[in-house]
Amino acid sequence: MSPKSNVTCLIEAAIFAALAMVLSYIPDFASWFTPSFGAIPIVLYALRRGLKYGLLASLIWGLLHFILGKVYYLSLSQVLIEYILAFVSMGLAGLFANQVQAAIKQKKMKSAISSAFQGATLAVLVRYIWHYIAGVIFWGSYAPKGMSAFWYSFTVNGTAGLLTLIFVLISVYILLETQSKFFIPSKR
Ligand code: 218
Repeated sequence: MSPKSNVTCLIEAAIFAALAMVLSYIPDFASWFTPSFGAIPIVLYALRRGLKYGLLASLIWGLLHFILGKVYYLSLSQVLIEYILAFVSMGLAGLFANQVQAAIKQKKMKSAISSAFQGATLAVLVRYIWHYIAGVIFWGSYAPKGMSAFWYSFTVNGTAGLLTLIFVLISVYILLETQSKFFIPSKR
């Protein structure tokens, strides 16, 4: 990779993290059940640039929450789990970038969609496992009376994770069908 394209990747990482952060400003209309729309640009970017840059963009997205005062703070370990570990996990979609690109180049669109969906699912699943764990440990006292912390966290984070995944999958599908070039950067 030439030094110049490295800079291109870094600029793109900043742009996609910023896009994700803008989407994080959509109000929590369904409390903690609200899907995370910022996951859409981050997964798309990770599938375009691969694991390393995907992890970088998702880390920047997480860190932007601190800079912009959008962190829900209960304790230090809770914040580290939910705004660093959970957010960085979104970059894992990048593990499937090579498979997606290879399939597109061979015009195997079903295979490209399958690989992209696997990457998206892995990313959202791992992120929401962190939120589930944090939910059990730190958010249990918010559970309705008589409901266990395990079940409360599972329903809240399971719903938010599933809704997030659905929006991400729809976006990945549309972009693959209409602009598959997006996943094959010319500078690399
Ligand atoms: C049960 C429960 N309630 C709230 C939270 C906190 N949480 C959930 C999902 C996503 C995020 C990051 C900001 O979007 C946070 C802080 C939880 N984990 N569990």
